[in-house]
Amino acid sequence: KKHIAVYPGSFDPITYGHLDIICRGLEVFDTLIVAVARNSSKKSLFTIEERVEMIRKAVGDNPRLKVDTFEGLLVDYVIRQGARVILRGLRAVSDFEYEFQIAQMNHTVQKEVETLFMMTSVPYGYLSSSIVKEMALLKGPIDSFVPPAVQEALEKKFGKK
Ligand code: COD
Repeated sequence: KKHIAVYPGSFDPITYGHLDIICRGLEVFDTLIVAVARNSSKKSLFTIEERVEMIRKAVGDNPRLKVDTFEGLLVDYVIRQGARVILRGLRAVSDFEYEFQIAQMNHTVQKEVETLFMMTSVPYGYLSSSIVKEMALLKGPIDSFVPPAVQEALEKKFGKK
């Protein structure tokens, strides 16, 4: 049986922290679907098309990796994809409460779907899309946090030092 996992998120924009989870996810699952949420409650900096494009550029070509968008309930999307696993990353303790809440909620509405967590790798423990956006806004260095295409896109939005 093929094991398909969905790695959902806002990816606004994708960071090396996300990419680390993607690479490690590919070691564990046969197919990984990176799914960008269309209707996240968060207000986004980049459009969904821009976010997808940046992910595609960062991950390159891999037949076992799909980049997609979804609307509506995540668990419904997961089932439609023939997957049973939601992959999420965990950073500091601060992630726990939020992740716990959505994992429980998702499992309540769809018993067939399990959420699995991967601990962040040491260098990315405090890395988030929000921190990167703030750093870019203040024209600080971001090259160690995001891939080149994302750096370029952020510098286009906020200007370069
Ligand atoms: N190291 C490790 N993991 C990381 C790092 C890092 N440095 N940075 C981010 N991550 C992880 C996050 O913890 C998360 O697991 C994942 O990567 C994606 O992060 P974000 O911030 O891009 O995505 P979120 O948290 O905004 O995504 C939220 C969803 C879009 C998944 C959620 O809102 C959703 O499911 N929406 C659809 C509607 C729905 O079904 N709602 C019901 C849920 S209760």
